[in-house]
Amino acid sequence: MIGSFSPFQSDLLHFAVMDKDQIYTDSMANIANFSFDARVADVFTDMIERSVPGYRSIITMIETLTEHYAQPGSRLYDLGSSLGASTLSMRRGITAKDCTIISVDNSEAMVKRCRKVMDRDLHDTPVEVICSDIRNVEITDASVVVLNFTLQFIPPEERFQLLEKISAGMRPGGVLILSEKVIFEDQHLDELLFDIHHDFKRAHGYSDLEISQKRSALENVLIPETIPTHRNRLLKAGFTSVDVWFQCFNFMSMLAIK
Ligand code: GEK
Repeated sequence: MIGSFSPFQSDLLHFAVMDKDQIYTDSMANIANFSFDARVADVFTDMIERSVPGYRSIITMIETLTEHYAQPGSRLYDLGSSLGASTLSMRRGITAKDCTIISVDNSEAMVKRCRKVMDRDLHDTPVEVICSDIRNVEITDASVVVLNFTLQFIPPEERFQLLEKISAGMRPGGVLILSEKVIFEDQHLDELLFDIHHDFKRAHGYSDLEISQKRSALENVLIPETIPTHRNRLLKAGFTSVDVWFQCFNFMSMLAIK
């Protein structure tokens, strides 16, 4: 079976972090706000692959984008790194000399597991895994910054400040890869893609109960915005060229070039 998986998946399988997500299987009287605790960290790879259409493609392409944009002697940041899937891709993509990757997450459970994943990975680019809020981390001399489905968890009113800080810490010609769940101004399209995402999750084995309980848990935690909102804010934050390079239903990824 292993032979049929992509290099990314076999990495994570090799590191044994593929437990099945059953967190919302049983009916709950009270649904607490979603948090990235140990229970989530244990099943995270299965959860995100069955919940985010295109996730695996984005992870794979981060390797290609890193190869293109990483500059010699620069820093690469994976902000909201979870178990380190994007970090592993960046590590594989780097061909420029003397780069360092800084991976940041504020979930101790994620950071603990991410450090183990990095220890077992044999690539020689140094990776520093930091447990911190990304709003408190200094960004300097960066050529590649990845926010892969992380900005959506930052309160909307604080997103501009964070993006401005990232832009200010980047080298000219560097790239921010920003992936997000999005909503659409066109109500018909918005409802259609919302329903199709629901179908995607059902097709990947989630029951209607699991889908609706997870949705309630995420309601005030993951706040999606429209693509024009993201694009305009990135331009205002100091990026010169901004556009979508990948989209699957209501999930997309943008490139913002400094
Ligand atoms: C991947 N990028 O596999 N500071 C630091 N970390 C945060 C913050 C914050 N303020 N808010 C949320 N996180 C990964 C997937 S998951 C996406 C990213 C998802 C962290 C949080 O702890 C979690 O690990 C991650 O951001 C979001 O490519 O679950 O939809």
